Amino acid sequence: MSLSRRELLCSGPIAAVAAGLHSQFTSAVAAEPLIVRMQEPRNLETPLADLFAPGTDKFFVRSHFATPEVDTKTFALTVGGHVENTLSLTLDDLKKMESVSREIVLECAGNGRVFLVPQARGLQWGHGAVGQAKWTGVPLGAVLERAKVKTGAGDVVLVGADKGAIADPATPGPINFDRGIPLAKAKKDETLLVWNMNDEPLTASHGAPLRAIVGGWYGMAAVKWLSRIVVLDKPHAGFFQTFDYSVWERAKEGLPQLVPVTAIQPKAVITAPGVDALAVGKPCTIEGYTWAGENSVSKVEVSTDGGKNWFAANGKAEPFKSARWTASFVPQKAGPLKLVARCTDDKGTTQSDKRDADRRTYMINHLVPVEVTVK
Ligand SMILES: Nc1nc2c(c(=O)[nH]1)N[C@H]1C(S)=C(S)[C@@H](COP(=O)(O)O)O[C@H]1N2
Ligand SMILES: [Mo]
Repeated sequence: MSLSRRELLCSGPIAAVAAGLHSQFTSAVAAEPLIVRMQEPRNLETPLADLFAPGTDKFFVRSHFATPEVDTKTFALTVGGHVENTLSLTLDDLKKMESVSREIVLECAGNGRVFLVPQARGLQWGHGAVGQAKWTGVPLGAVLERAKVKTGAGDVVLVGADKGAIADPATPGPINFDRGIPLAKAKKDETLLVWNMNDEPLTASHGAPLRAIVGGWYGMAAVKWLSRIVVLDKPHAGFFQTFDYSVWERAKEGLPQLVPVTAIQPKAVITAPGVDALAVGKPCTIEGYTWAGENSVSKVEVSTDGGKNWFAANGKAEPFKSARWTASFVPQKAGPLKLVARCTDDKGTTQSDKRDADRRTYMINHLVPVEVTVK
């Protein structure tokens, strides 16, 4: 017996959608394009199949606190601290300046955390806390020029409008998300204050009405809901670059120090083929994406034996951007295979097959094999 169209419509989630019901039941079938890693605050991952797919709805979301409501009409960005001119800039003021558009990769420093052994605390991201978008705004350097930074400046602190109290380690009440970046990086062409993402105004999740983009650095520097810029005369020691988003640096004098996470490390990720797509004698394409932060990717290599032998793949990425890579492969015998990809940047840095524990739970770019079966 087959179900009639009416029976199909009347049963299950589709019927609920058709009836216009808005419940958690319907939202589960509303073709949510992202994987929910945490419901509140919003933390959403791009599925592997959509990695670097165009479009803002496929772009991962990483938020530490509830999304703040910022009124675009009354919005003003203040710039103060170690400057000659304290500024208050509306969105219109910023839009009157010379604007730029750039395609830039944004990767969370915790991207790939699920691959850490032993399991680390924090959100268990797979490969999908990364994306690339076209960002439109003004260089932060141009704003700092207007403010006339005094000599002897240290970090430029970007402050978000979102806030909350953190329990462990306990903060002195609610704190805003903020992040300091050294003046030299703040003045680079790739450091922007942006209002558009993919030619549309920023969405609330991605930091409307104004956010920072710090090209080539991990996402924690790309402060969303930007409300305030404070220039300090020394490095900033806020929560999000001391307790969080810091890594161990082994100083030559034997005094390990925690330093803020900065530059994105080179990475190549395999997106296809999946587990069962390979057959003996049948040519296949191994493919994925690669990026290397401030550097370009000069080489991608692939191994089908877990990293013993490597051959070249096609694909190179420009600085700040990602690129798709492909490699042709004909399986010779049935059984399990371990696919691995690795890239090398133009500074000669190749991804390591070992995890560096000094990086704590951040900067995760060691090799992650994909196990497949040849039929
Ligand atoms: N104000 C504010 N800015 C923020 C964050 C935040 O929680 N609050 N998260 C940061 C982190 S850790 C990342 S990885 C990126 C994620 O940007 P997206 O949500 O647009 O993908 O935003 C950064 N900027
Ligand atoms: Mo992040």
